[in-house]
Amino acid sequence: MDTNTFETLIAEGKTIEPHDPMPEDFRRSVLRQIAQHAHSEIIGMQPEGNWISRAPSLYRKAILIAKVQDEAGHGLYLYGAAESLGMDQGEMLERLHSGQQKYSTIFNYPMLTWADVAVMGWMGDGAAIVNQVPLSRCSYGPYARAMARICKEESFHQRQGYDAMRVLANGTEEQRNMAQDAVNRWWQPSLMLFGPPDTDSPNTARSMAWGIKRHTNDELRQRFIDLCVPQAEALGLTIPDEELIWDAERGHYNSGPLDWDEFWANVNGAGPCTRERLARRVAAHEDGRWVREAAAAYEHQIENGALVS
Ligand code: BYC
Repeated sequence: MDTNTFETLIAEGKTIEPHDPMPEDFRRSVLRQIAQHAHSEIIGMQPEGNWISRAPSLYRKAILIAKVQDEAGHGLYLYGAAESLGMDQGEMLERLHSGQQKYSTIFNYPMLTWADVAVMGWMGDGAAIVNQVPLSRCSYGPYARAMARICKEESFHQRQGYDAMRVLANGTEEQRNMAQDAVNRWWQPSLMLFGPPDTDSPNTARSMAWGIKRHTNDELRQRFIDLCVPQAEALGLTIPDEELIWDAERGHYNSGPLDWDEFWANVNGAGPCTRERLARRVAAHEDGRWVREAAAAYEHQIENGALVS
């Protein structure tokens, strides 16, 4: 393999395309990250999907249906990008179902009230955008292009979430309390979407050298905190961190520690809703088996000339 070509493309800031030579570790690492990302979109549909029948108005219901459908599209688009690295979607799903491939820990928390749906749009999608905009400049072309498209849709997701929060925060006392309670429960999971602290992140250094990641986990987490705190202030809501304070010298907010033991337990399969989310996913896959079989039989008949398409 001509690694020089790969090194040259990376050094020149050009994208690596599926037909380009690439080191096996690069291929494996990008595939790992894209598959994890695709699975996050697909599992992320579950907690929100549960609220479609309980949305508080026709307007909010229409938006939520569209958002969940967007997430399905993002997942399929990302599976397509990952397939260009040599693993098909069926195998990725098998690895998700058996716990060999991961998805974002944020989706293993329960969505207890309508305010949780709003906060997922505002903070969950907000964090995802901060994480993903730099990925639209990542060195693997199909992933970078997927990110550019996906981020455009996620900007709408973030804004609708903020708008739903604004209505609750300006509503009755009960609605304001519900909004604050959701912020209290989702702040930490949102910050954890950026991954572990840099000191405990085995993949960051190599991914930065290869241009897969453009910023470290902590840099992006800090960027999100700096963006989100003034938004919470504008809503009249409090961020649940007593150590949060503006540091004029650094030009950033200082924040308190997060519970990383909880994070690692969640990553390793012991999140509050992990079992429920995976069981639902496996059941959906089994329910769809007859469709896959019918499509394969139809394709087979077309190939054998038994049917004219
Ligand atoms: N959750 O060395 P590190 C959405 C794992 S959906 C679970 O820092 P890396 C939305 C990590 O995989 C989109 N696992 O890794 C949908 C690694 O394990 P392995 C969500 C995590 O890859 C519906 C180990 O910990 N966004 O927006 O350099 C509704 C060490 O980590 C997590 C994405 O999926 C985590 N949070 O960096 C609303 C982002 N963090 O694989 C919204 C795409 C770390 O070595 N992914 N791990 O066994 C990324 O940007 C990067 O993969 C990460 C981690 C920053 C997450």
